[in-house]
Amino acid sequence: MNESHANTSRSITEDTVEMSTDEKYLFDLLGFVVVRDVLSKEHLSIANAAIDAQALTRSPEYFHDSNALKGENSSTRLSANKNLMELSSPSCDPFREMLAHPKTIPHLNTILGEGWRLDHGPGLIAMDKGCSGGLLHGNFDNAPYFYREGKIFTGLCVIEYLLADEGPGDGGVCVVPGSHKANLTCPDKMLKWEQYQEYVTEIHAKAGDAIIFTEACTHGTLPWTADHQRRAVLYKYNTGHMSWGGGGLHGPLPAYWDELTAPQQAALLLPTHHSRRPKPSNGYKGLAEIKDSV
Ligand SMILES: O=C(O)CCC(=O)C(=O)O
Repeated sequence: MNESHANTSRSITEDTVEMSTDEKYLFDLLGFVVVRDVLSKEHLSIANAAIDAQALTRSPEYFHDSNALKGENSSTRLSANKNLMELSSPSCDPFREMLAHPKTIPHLNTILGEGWRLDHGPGLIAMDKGCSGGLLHGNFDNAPYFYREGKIFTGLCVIEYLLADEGPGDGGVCVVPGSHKANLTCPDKMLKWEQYQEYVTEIHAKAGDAIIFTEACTHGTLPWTADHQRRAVLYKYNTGHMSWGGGGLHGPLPAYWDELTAPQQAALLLPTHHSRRPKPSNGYKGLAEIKDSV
């Protein structure tokens, strides 16, 4: 792959660099793919040092009333309290590279098509030994999955860069392979990991690897049991075709920018997003519905 030609979040070259045929097969079959050795040793070490230097904040619990996903102690997930791409250099460097990494751009080109963009992130998930997992979920209205005329079509997709190994029995990210094509609702007991555990697969990968999955694939977090701290940084992407024309702003902010009202600026700047996403103005309504339904 010619890495200088790989950056095609817009169509800027004639050659769209795509992921390999084998990876495409695996992603279509399973709903996820692991890309090995994405981060350089240097960036891995800078990224971990940047996290070490942070006072991490506790995240809400995501296991709800699942007995199986409850960890051995009361430690909760930790996350960064700053946008990792906004740290001072060199701490920000690995996190900025991950945003459009030459080694995973081909995957986004294939899975989402050129014009893909960040939907949200980067989000850190750090878990200490004994930390609880999170309910399985997937197949929601922002992440359909289908294959037509030689192309993958899906919505929200995750690139999860591992800053620490996730090995057999450690817990961490898990999936129900193939569930991105499921037609029926996943049983509640399976979402809670209380039944059918044999169909839920832990993904094993090393620090520096990238795990890529579509949110259509049922996935979640198993309680963390390893002695070392789990560290994963998640970037979530979506398709560009939610907008036909590419938006009203091209290039730098226009000279009249400061003369615009906040709603006018938002009309130019806001990314396409789900209007009913759980948020303060609707009392996090969707979250309550999700919680009540499992
Ligand atoms: O990495 C994990 O623990 C799972 C993350 C997750 O559930 C998500 O991104 O929706």
